[in-house]
Amino acid sequence: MNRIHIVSNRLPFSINVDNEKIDLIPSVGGLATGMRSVYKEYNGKWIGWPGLPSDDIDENLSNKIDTELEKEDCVPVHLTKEEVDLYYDGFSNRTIWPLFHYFAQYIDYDPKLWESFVSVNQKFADKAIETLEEGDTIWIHDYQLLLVPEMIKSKRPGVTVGFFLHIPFPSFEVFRILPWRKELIQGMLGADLIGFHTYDYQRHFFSSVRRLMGYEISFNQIQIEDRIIIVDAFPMGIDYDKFKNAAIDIVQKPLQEKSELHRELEKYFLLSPDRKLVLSIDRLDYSKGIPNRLKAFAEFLEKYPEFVGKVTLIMLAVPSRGTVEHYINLKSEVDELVGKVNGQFGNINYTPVWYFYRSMPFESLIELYSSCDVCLVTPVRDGMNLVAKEYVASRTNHTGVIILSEMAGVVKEMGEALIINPNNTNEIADSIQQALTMSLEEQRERMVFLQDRIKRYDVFKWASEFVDSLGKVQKIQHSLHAKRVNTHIMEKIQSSYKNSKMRAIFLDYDGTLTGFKKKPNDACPDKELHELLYKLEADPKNIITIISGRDRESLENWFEGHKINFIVEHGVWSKKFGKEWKMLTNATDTWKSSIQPILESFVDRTPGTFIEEKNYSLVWHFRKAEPEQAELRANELKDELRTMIANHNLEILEGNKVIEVKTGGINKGIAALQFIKNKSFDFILAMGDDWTDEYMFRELPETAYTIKVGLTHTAANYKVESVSGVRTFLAKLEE
Ligand code: GDG
Repeated sequence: MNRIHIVSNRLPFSINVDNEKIDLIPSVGGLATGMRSVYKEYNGKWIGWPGLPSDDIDENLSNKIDTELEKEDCVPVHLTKEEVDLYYDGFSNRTIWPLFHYFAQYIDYDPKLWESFVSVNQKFADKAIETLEEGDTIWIHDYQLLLVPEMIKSKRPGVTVGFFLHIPFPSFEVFRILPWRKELIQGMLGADLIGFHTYDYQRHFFSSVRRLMGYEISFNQIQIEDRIIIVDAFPMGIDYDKFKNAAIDIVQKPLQEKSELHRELEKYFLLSPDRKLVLSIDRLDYSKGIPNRLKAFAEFLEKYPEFVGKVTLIMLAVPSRGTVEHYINLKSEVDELVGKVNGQFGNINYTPVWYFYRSMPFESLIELYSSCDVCLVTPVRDGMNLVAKEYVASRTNHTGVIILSEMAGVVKEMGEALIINPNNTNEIADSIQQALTMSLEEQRERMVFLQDRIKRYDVFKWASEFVDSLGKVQKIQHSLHAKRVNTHIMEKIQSSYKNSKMRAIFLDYDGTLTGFKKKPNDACPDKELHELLYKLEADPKNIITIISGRDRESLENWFEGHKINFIVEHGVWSKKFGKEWKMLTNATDTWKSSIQPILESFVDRTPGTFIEEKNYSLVWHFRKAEPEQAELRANELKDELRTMIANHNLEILEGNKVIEVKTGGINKGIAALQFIKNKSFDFILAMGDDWTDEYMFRELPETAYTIKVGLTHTAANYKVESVSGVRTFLAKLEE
């Protein structure tokens, strides 16, 4: 694979300027650790904001910072104070963050924030575009840059774009609230690979893509014209060994070398076997459920008074987004609650909650992880939650209990935790009691499973799986384009056309000769198509057949005056030019009276759907129905029909937003073969766009030129992109 670049809101360094001396301090967070391994290994650049507003630094200093960053292969995107205020504190943290964490009441809908979000995303994209070369790969991170994938893709279609969202993707009913919901989805769909922490977020995203954009989704792939986008879950891991080794070091350190925090912990708790510690660590964010956690701890002390004086909650709340109103209010609420719990249950020798409103060095974090008997992780919404994984990695003696919210992405990998609903304070209180009284044996049993799993899928594995998937999607994109009719192939087909004496040309109608229309009856051929066919028919060597699922009447009317043959209703009927209609096989329609009522009941229950009746088939159309409901109903219908079709020798065809029930043993392939039987065609061409045409591609002799319209997987030899591609192709044959 070629170079891989990273784009994230922040560069993986913070910058310290002291008297013109510039220090780059590496970030230690999970993202920085995981991505450092990627962009270094693949000779890429890291594009992001250096963290200092550009109006705070003069040009000279700014150039020096750029030079230092360049040495680390970092490309800075400079942002002014106003941009940071509107794009980052504003749209990212006051609009997207609450929306994606289901805090609809906190969303700021100010269009000024949106405008800045668009222009700053463009700034990031422009910097990336300057850095990129054709064939490179780029991996974009998180909600601050949702528009960047499309901004890059539209200018550099040859670049492979990955996007990973670190926060939840909400359900459609929540996402739709946002006035700019379509723009965000469109922005993300510029990526070739989109990653989420869990399958649930992936599912929600698909639902929004379907409902807002109407794109086809099969399994984990979205098809948009000539592109395939893969969407998958990649649960982010941690640098497991770093946490484990740091915890081992701390345990082995002689007392005099231990930190002040550790000495304090020993003095008050660690040397008294009946004193227990419960730990809570997060950024001070309303999504983390901190007030509920404090209320639950108070309820626990109330309900289980035997623990009063013996159990302490150590609560580390790291200051975050302190300029945003809801965070300021949260800080006051938490301060008040801590005071209340300590006032109610504390005494001169006992402080129930040890509260730290600050950030701590990494070593202190490890001290806390390795000293605390229980870790309380109770967010009301959390994309993943790395604290839970870090606690597990730091438990070198394999004991300790984790109490985990079912609303955190990490819960999918931590079935052995005590799982709670973060709004059920009574349940949390009971779980604290259960954790504190759990036998060491049970603790070990649970912890060892958790450790094995979290160790296996660490941050490096996470990053490499994503990179591998980027490689795979690159291959899929290439293979989609591989069979395309290019100049060389066109010349080959033209030459074989010219040198032939008798030609069979099979052309599907909808989606091949003409685009899809909203109603089945307004798809009549346009002037350009008529002229094109007249020209082809005029050559006496050409025997042209329109081969379609449509009924006899429409096609015959539309092509009156043309020297054309027909195979219709997927091969039930055929008509040679100047002759009568002939049934190709003994089809019957007596089954219709049993199937029709079933389809009617589906029409009644699914608004926007209708039945089309053909001579030997019935078609349920659901193009205009609400997509998810229609998909559910389609599955239900297939299920219901399955038992009926065997008795009546019927077949179910699934077309584009249609389900067709037709007499069995008939398809376009069998019909086309019958048509060329006993004739010596020395040039056979078949063109079609949907899977019913695949029968034709498979059945026709190997020497036939079979051409699929669209770039998806096919048995045809070649592909053209669109209806206009078909028309150009046919016109060129006669040139
Ligand atoms: C977002 C998503 C998703 C905390 N206090 C200190 C400190 N930390 C470190 C922890 C941990 C990190 O901060 C917090 O990570 P989380 O995953 O828990 O939460 P968010 O910051 O909200 O992260 C989240 C994550 O992105 C990754 O995709 O899991 O769902 O919201 O690593 O150790 N580190 C130090 N001192 C502290 O006081 N040194």
